[in-house]
Amino acid sequence: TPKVILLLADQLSLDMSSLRQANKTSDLILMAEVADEASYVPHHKKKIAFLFSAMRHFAQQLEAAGWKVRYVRLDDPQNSGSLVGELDRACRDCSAGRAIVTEPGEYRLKAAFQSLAVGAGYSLTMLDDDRFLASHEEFQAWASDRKQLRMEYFYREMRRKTGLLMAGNKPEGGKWNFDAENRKPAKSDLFMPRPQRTAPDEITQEVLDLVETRFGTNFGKLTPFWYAVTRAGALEALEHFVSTALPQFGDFQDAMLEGECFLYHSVLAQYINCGLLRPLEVCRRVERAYYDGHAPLNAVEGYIRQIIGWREFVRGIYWLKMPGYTSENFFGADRPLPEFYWTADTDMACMAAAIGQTRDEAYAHHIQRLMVTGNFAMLAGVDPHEVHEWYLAVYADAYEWVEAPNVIGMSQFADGGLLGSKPYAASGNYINKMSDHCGGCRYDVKQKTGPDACPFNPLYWDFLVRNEDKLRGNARLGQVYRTWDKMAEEKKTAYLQSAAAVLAALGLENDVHHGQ
Ligand code: FAD
Ligand code: DLZ
Ligand code: SF4
Repeated sequence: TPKVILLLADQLSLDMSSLRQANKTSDLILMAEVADEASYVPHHKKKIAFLFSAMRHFAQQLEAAGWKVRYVRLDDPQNSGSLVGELDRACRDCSAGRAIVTEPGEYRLKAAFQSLAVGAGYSLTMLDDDRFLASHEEFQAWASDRKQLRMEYFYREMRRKTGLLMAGNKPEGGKWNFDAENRKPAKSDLFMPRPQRTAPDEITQEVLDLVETRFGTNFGKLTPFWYAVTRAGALEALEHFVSTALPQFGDFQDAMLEGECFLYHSVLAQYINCGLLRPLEVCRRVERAYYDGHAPLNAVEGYIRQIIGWREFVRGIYWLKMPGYTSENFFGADRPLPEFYWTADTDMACMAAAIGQTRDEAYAHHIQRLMVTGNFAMLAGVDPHEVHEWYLAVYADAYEWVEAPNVIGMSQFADGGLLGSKPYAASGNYINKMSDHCGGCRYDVKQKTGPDACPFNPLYWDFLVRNEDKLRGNARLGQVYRTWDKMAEEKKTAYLQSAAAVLAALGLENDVHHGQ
């Protein structure tokens, strides 16, 4: 009896564990565009278009290579609307005895497949996703030995395991981490690199029409659409990044510039996450640039750390903590997400830039996600689950396994410090140091309180005061609370009143629970 091999939208690789079990002559490969997946959060139009087009291209490639492919389009009248439904329908239609899927990246979907398996008339096998370096078991074993989970130590294990940037058993250059050399603010530069742009072909054009028809009211600008949608295109984008931006990646990793969405970032996460590029091949290519003398060690080490360190680490945390992780709310924050997250209609120049480019490109780089939109939401006391759903919807690279730990853990501190040792809370001063947004802003970053003060300034103190019971004991915040303690009473009152005014202007009335 034939087997049905289900490939999900983020499993577009010939080297999937599921495909390795398949027999070209007898088995059926199933891929499905389904309404449930396209709507569990209101995805950005570019994200849906990217995935559907990449799926259609990949299916075509499989067929050309001689595979039997059942590709279900979104507008197929038989389409049941869910992946479980489509797997079940395919298995029944071809009397399959067995279905195989590589473990999905989202808990919700894995649970759905597990419950399907119970009553089905065929067996369902779920295989490990070995595109990742660390299996669930390896991560659990690593985590179970320690009180605190810190990426840096996990990262060293991954360096040893892969041999990336290793000189024997020592790290290349004598140090594991060269971040001390990074974090420089950037300057506008006429020769700023730009990501590779790919013109839409006929398949993409058809998908763009579909997305406009079916998801026309979703967030985001659909065109110009320039993402690569094939492995060949993604490999070109990788080469383009290595030759143009990688050498400066480290120096300007945390910088932000008005009018520059991408700076020296790779804009490859959407390709890596959906399977068009393998994380390890990206790291090896980048490592080669160092040994070829093309890029400095601080850039190459920093880049590789993001992938074999952070990316693997957050995935480990996700599977360690699900279910439940996405509802964590350490501070008990319960305000709604401000409307301007969907419109970019705000006078805060840094926020307008980050949200505006998110709307236009389904992209923002790490510091924008962490220190601008994420920081603001935490300072304003927004419900972390709403923040989580926004991030999951608006980025082309967003899947829950990677998004949730970054949002719930790293950016909102809603897990109480599993991922970071202190909240990434910052006043306007940080943004001013790392960007050129403040110069053109309606607010004054130097003013601490009053109607023209940068809203981050009073909100920063309001956040610390509001959550004092949770944070004062944190050793890394000792100095900050001492500064607050020494502040004159009028100044404290002015901060809290200014914060209340900012929140009220956003329709988020001040926190009644703490009586501030
Ligand atoms: P680069 O800056 O060029 O980095 C290189 C690669 O490293 C990325 O492509 C990515 O694969 C990896 N990487 C870097 N940082 C991280 C990280 N913190 N966690 C995991 N991988 C990382 N990344 C996602 O892939 N999907 C998400 O949904 C996502 N949501 C985020 C939400 C918040 C609040 C924050 C703070 C970060 C989030 N990140 C997410 C991590 C990071 O911001 C993006 O991976 C990165 O901005 C993607 O752009 P790039 O490819 O240009 O990355
Ligand atoms: C995000 C997404 C979207 C928009 N559409 C589909 C789809 O139609 N078919 C599919 O197989 N997957 C889709 N995905 C990805 C899934 O929602 C899910 O995030 C990943 O498969 C988790 O690994
Ligand atoms: Fe952002 Fe404040 Fe600077 Fe305006 S002044 S750009 S709100 S940090």
